[in-house]
Amino acid sequence: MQRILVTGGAGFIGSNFVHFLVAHTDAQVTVLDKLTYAASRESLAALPADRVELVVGDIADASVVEPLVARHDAVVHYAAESHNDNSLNDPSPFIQTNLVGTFVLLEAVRKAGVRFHHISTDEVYGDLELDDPHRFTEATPYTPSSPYSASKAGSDHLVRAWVRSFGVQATVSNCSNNYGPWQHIEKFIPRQITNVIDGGRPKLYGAGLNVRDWIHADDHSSAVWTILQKGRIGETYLIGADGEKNNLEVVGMILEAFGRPADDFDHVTDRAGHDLRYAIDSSKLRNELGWQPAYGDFADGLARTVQWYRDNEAWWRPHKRAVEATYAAKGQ
Ligand code: NAD
Ligand code: TDX
Repeated sequence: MQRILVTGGAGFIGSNFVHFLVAHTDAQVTVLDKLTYAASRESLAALPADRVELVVGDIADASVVEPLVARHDAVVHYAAESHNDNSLNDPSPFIQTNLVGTFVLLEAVRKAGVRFHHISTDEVYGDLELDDPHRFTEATPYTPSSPYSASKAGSDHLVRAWVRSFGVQATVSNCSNNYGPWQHIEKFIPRQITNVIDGGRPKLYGAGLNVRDWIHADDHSSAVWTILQKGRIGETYLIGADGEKNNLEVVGMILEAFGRPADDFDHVTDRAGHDLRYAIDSSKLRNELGWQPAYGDFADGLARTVQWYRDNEAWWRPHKRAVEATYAAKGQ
């Protein structure tokens, strides 16, 4: 796998994977990214120009995608509209990019005979009760709740159908909530860190008891590379690092990092259809492919992430006011 095309490689997790490829492999990398509001050229700026090329384009545009795919050995597909709250405000781009875009890519890899890896989310499995002893596995039925998670679920089904009907050489991974540097400040952890840096208070949806299963983006990247190298075609692998925490706990840890009192936050209007709990059982990936996360300690990974946002204010500052205005309009 010498030439790898990474869709959405200017986004939070895709850019992390591009850094991983440059550091740990000798692959030539092409990023295909539309550079939406969520993208960041800066996240790729430190990479060597002779290893990484950025092509600005839309994954739903076959005239861009087909010739590009044909000159690569593998496609790793991260590009998506990724934020649940945005999908509640306007689902339309989620259908276009996540469903139509994935369809266009699948047709291109089918014609060119190129290996495909599809990046998806644990949200396709709906949610769990807080006291449910089970976690999500590859056998859990799909019950997505939001327009975002429904569009990702649909894209997963397309990939499996293209494997079975057309023999496309594809794998799928469904990962839990990522955190780390370069995450857009619309998302929970960076929103709260930057609120506190600004002297404001974290904003917790509802009671704050919803549980997310946190994994550092570096661990997501190493898992995807493991699947690309060793995964069996047609298989799905769940990616998670046993990082369950409720939102109240995470806000408490962020406040502590700034020496602020544990109750120095606001409860705000809950998200419509808000999933209660996600939890991943990643035994298949660990036992069959031998993957292990490197970040064993969420507190340590979070502390480093807090420091990164403190050190990189120039990156997020231009977006803060508009992001907060959108939330404020919904009482969040
Ligand atoms: P992000 O929003 O930070 O980045 C998405 C990237 O895709 C951006 O660079 C954007 O410009 C690009 N993009 C959007 N529409 C495009 C289009 N039509 N054509 C080309 N490029 C386009 O998202 P992220 O958080 O990095 O998520 C990346 C992938 O990982 C998504 O598929 C998401 O569903 C999945 N995922 C995310 C998480 C998480 O916690 N963030 C967890 C599991 C899975
Ligand atoms: O201000 C907030 N306050 C709050 O309490 C925000 C923005 C969120 N929340 C809550 C909602 C969730 O319970 O925090 C939790 C995490 O929220 P998000 O960061 O929006 O993530 P989530 O909806 O869980 O989805 C994320 O993980 C799965 C990614 O955005 C998806 O792309 C991925 O598929």
